[in-house]
Amino acid sequence: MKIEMNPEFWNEICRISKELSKEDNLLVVSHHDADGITSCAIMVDLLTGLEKDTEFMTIKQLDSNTIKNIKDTDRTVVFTDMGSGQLSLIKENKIKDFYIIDHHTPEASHEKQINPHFFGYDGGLEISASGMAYFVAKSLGNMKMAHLAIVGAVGDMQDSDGKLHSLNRIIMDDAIEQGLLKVRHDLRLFGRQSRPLTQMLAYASDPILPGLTGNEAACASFIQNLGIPLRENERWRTYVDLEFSERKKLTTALYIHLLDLNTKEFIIQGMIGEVYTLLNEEKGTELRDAKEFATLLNACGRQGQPEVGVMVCLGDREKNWRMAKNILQKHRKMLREGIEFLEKRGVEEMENFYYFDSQGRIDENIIGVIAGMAYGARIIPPDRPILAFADDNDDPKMLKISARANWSLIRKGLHLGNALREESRKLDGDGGGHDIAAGARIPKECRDEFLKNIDRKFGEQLRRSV
Ligand SMILES: [Mn+2]
Repeated sequence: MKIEMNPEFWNEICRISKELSKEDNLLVVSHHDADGITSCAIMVDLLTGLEKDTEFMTIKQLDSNTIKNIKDTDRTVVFTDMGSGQLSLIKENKIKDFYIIDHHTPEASHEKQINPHFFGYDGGLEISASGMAYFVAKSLGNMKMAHLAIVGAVGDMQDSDGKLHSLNRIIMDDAIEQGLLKVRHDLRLFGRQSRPLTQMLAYASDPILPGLTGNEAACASFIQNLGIPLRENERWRTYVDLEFSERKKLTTALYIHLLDLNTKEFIIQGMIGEVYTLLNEEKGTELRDAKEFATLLNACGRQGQPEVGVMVCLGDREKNWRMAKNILQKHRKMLREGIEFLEKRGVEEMENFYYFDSQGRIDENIIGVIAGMAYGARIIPPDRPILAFADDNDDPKMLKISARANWSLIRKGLHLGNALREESRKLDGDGGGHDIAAGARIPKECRDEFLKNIDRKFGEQLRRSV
């Protein structure tokens, strides 16, 4: 079945895009994660293609601090992957000419804001900011970045139940039609393109593979027992190097392995699903797989160099691509060190969650990733969510909190984003995010009170649906 967009929404996109195409001297301001970086690249590609004088910047968040850098620009500002939740802030700062292309929950409507919520679409699942940016470009005749919108959607985890939905599928079809993308039903473990087989299994965290995750030796013998060679000459084989029959053998064996260990059916099913291959990218590189591409971009953002990611999205396979690979390596090293720290230190336990305080040893930009890896590295069992505390880089009086969960907890009613938003705001902080991953900031002295409150909140959520 061909999915179609609500025609009123399409008309609205066309109207605003047409206005945008009349502007010159533009500044694209975007978020520093994979969805924000791809949004930015799609917009920059569109505007420079229209021969507009265009600059861009990527920032961690739009708030009263960061908006100072934008405020005095004489350019027309195009906010992507942000702005809808900060409309009053933008107005207060008297930014005179601006557009918003976003998918976050909007504060209010505005004549130059494109947001799917006003037309009944769920911005958390049906479309990402890069998807909205793509539709703007498409309405002006530029469809060649469709694959980047898929990378953005995957970066925002909009395929987390095994496939993309709704408006994302329209983009997917556009990308397939242009020969930019191939979609296959296959094993969805991370590292299909770029990680040696044993590492792909050993680092698996979604789902966790009991007995395999975190144990490279066990993974090596698991694969060898299937008669699948780990190397081809001197080179370690990756999943995409495998013959079709070998892929099937491995997938089936993993399926049975998980069944044997009483893993829930829906978790096992989540391991198989759509995988998105970018056909114009070189095989065996991170850029070839949408999920790995998104991870590379997230690494650029978290390491403070999102503009390198933007340049790679725009096609640079020389200097910026080399830099991006170095950033990814540095990022992975920081993650390894973070996990080692956590293994040594261990976690504290509350009734409804685990937590640890990095006390300045882990940067706030990667603490959330480390928290998520705690399941994969089997530092904690998957029965409760985990919170991690880090020092706020900008404000020494504040504490940054990152929270991670897993699918079986979400099924039981847990929603980290809602819990963190509510409980942080009660203490003069702020927070929010997805059900499975969220963050907040609170004043340091409120830490213990927050721990107590959030424990009760998680308890309520988890009990509600039982
Ligand atoms: Mn986004």
